[in-house]
Amino acid sequence: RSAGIIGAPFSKGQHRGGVETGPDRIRAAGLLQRLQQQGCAVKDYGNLEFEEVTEDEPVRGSSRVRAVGSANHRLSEAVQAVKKDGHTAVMLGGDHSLAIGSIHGHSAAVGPLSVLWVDAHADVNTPLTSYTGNLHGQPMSYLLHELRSKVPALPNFSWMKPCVSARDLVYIGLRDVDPAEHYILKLLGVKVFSMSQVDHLGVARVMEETCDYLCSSVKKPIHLSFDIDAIDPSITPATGTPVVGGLTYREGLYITEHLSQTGLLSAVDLVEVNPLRGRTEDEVRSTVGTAVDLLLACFGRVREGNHPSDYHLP
Ligand code: DIR
Ligand code: MN
Ligand code: MN
Ligand code: MN
Repeated sequence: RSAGIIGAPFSKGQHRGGVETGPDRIRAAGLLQRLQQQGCAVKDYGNLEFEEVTEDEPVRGSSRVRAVGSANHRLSEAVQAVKKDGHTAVMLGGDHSLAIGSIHGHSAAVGPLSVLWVDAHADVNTPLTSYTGNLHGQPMSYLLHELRSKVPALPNFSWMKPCVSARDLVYIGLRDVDPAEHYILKLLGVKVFSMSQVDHLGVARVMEETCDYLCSSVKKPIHLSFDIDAIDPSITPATGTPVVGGLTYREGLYITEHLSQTGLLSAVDLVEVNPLRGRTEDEVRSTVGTAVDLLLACFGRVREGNHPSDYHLP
């Protein structure tokens, strides 16, 4: 398996500066070298450059809609190119509004997808239900076929249309869900493993049920969208909207190890790492280091130990 890395230094889906420095911090922590050391071919496509959008007045209470639309159009094209080159796409964010372009581009290249969304939040507000007006809390509503009539046409979004079915979506880690989001998840019958379910079932059973659910009929390629705030803020504090009571480091690794073993993982987003939100350098290091470890596990690293397939004892 090979990794095609796209940096997306974009922060306008929310209000906190710093998340645009996530991609470079994750690279600086050695992601590429460590992937290569574990036998994974890597191509770094560099960081995307996003257009300045000067006039970007709020649209129905949501902020920076045009900038988010334009950035995601660019990202969608970049992910399509990475998939056409035959790599597993890795999108380093940036904020979670980038899932719009990442998932859209992935689906445009390979067809229908399964989506695993690991997050403290459901990110399924529509522009009309959002309390905050932040687009990083809305990406799933733009992507779901079933919500098409509930999301108004937005400037700089005419390039995209919904491409994910509610049946093909699973959430893990939810613990901060707005009332409208909860209503939507129940209305559409979306498969959700909240933190309560993780506590009740254990992460092994959660992953078994997730894969049974997503792979029951046709084995679609899997898109993993991992918001670092899914992990408990005692481990990954350097993020914009931390919520107590999250996944442990071990549960995070179990999820990514297990997904890697399906052989179906076709694209990964790692988003919301914000180095400026760490209060100490240790907090930043722990957050970035966890992000790297999750990505290594996506590409086959396991905790029992690893060796190259052509290893010879000296
Ligand atoms: C909230 C918070 N539900 C919103 N969402 C966050 O802004 O719509 N997502 N923080 O990651
Ligand atoms: Mn989140
Ligand atoms: Mn286009
Ligand atoms: Mn999120």
